Amino acid sequence: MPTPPLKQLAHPNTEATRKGLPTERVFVALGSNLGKRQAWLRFALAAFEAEPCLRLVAYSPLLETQAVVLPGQMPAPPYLNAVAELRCTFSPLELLAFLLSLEARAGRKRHKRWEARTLDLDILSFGQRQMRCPRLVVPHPRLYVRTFVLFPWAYIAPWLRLPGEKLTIWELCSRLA
Ligand code: A4P
Ligand code: MG
Repeated sequence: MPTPPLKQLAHPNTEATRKGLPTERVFVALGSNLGKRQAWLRFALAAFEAEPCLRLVAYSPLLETQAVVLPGQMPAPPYLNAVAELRCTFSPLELLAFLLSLEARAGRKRHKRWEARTLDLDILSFGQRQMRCPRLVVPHPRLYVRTFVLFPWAYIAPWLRLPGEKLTIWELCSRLA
């Protein structure tokens, strides 16, 4: 599957900057393994660009990855995965609500954990914040063991260090290779 080149947007959506609101550097994982996968990821990226509280700074190539399933679960279709970097004036829970609304607009149905989905949008990290509440855990607890997250992430932020973590994204990724 051909992947589009890494996109760096030169001209930010300046709405948040004009308002003088604090912005956070946020990374979001995108995944799809149902329906028109590439179209769903592009739908999410376009929605990020259109939302005044977000600014899409960069996104990785869209990578095809083998589905990781739960023990005993039937094999699932392959995913397209990517990671996007955003600047964000939402709070973490507001961002989560926004991402869940995009998943709903993509027709995502929830029956079982890790089932095939049109669109999955997870918050990987939110600035230097560390939080653990019933609805949101940041940084995402499973990112450290997932090549389908770390590999695309290393395209756009190889030198990033997560809060409480000594290794960079690139080093975390190399450790899995
Ligand atoms: N939630 C807690 N923390 C977060 C966070 N950091 N970001 C809560 C987003 N949501 C977070 O998510 C369930 C609830 O998790 C949310 O409502 C939110 O309150 P979900 O997307 O409905 O459930 P899920 O995705 O079925 O379960 P889970 O455990 O979140 O799965 P993962 O970790 O997202 O993994 N294989 C490949 N190759 N590529 C993939 O992208 N993804 C999964 C799902 C499995 N295998 C995969 C892939
Ligand atoms: Mg999710």
